[in-house]
Amino acid sequence: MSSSDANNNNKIAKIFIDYNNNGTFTDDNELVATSGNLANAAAFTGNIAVPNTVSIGNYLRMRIVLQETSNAADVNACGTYAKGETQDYRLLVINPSNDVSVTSITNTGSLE
Ligand SMILES: [Ca+2]
Repeated sequence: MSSSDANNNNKIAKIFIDYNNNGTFTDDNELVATSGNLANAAAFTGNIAVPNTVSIGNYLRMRIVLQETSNAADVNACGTYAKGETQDYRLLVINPSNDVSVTSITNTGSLE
């Protein structure tokens, strides 16, 4: 993720996912990422570990908030700010096609 606003003002991004679909982003573990300072055109890259409590086939709302500030505590999922941008995305929970797991363990007898 990167900002198209290349000015040198301090900016911080947070990513929220409403995992339990209750319309809020304030439940446990729903703040999934917080950037460092993204002054200029700095990029923010990371991985999100989705909890196993989500259901395959469900849609979840993800919100990205990028705000001009140097204090991460200023950035919230809801509220007002002087300068920044908030975008919402709809996530579909799927089973990855390349998911690898053990399906059975068979005793093949002794090897010779
Ligand atoms: Ca929630």
